[in-house]
Amino acid sequence: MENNKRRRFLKLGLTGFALGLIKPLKAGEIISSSFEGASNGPVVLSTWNHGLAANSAAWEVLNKGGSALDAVEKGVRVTEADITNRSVGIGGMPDRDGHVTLDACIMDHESRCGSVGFLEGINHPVSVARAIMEKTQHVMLVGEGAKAFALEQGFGTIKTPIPEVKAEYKKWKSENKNLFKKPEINNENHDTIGMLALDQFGNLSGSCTTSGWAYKMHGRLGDSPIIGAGLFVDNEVGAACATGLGEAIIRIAGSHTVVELMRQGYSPSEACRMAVERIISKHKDLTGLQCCFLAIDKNGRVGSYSVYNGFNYALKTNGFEGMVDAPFNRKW
Ligand code: SD4
Repeated sequence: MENNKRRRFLKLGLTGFALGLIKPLKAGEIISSSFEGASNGPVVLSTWNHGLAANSAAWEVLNKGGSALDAVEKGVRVTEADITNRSVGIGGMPDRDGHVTLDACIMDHESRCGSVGFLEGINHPVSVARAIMEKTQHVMLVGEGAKAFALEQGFGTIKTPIPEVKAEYKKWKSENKNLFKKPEINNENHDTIGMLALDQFGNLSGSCTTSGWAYKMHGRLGDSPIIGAGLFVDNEVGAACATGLGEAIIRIAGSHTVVELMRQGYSPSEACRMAVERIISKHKDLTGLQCCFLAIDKNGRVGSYSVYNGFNYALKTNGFEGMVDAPFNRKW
């Protein structure tokens, strides 16, 4: 069935779901909604449709009374371990020199954070980021140093690119002369999982992990491992994460901007919209410039907004599980 035939427009919030006023949707069903109601229990949301499986794993933690921090790590590990996923973890696409370089970060309710960038051949970058947060005095490790730390901590290794990806890369290399072409980021062609969770104690955490922009320059870091750009959590206010063209998100310290707008009293949806509008105002050429934000506040209200149509996210609460289409500024 076509997505727009399945689409239902709902104005009621999570409270409605919690009170049983709204029938839970089937997993995978897409709705359009702003979900401005407050939640009465845990909430987890994550970017794109690979978020459905990731949310289920996170929900197992939240449902047993576990922490948002454990939930956001466990959740995105599902996506990282999926070797058919070409945009996150070991099955990810390489840079233009053929290296798969992974970026990830994690942040908790105490504003502790860890981040890893330009990591090659190691499983589960999000857990490396968490280990950096918990076992070192640093926030961010990259490249060879990050790899040495991960090996010391006993993380598994894997040879990347995996054979299927190597074959795709060879084909791309023979066909592409324009190495700086911007990727079209929509719900069929995208990368990165960003996840935000609120646990039963009212604590927020977030995680973000990606293999980044396919065929990027060797050495490039996007927004995803940068605290404040790809992810930001302030337990007094809310949390936000981003997907899309990292260079544009970094320019406005995107996720931090969204959280600061919520601090000023804007709802998660308004804050995401205003951050997207700021990105738009800072760029003369919007060709191929897709950026999307996802946010949750302290009360469990969630929101999202993107430059172009095509961004959706997976949401799970006590009464709801499914995909939500984000509002957008313009059509492709
Ligand atoms: C990056 N933000 O590396 C990531 C890519 C992404 O949908 O999210 N694409 O710039």
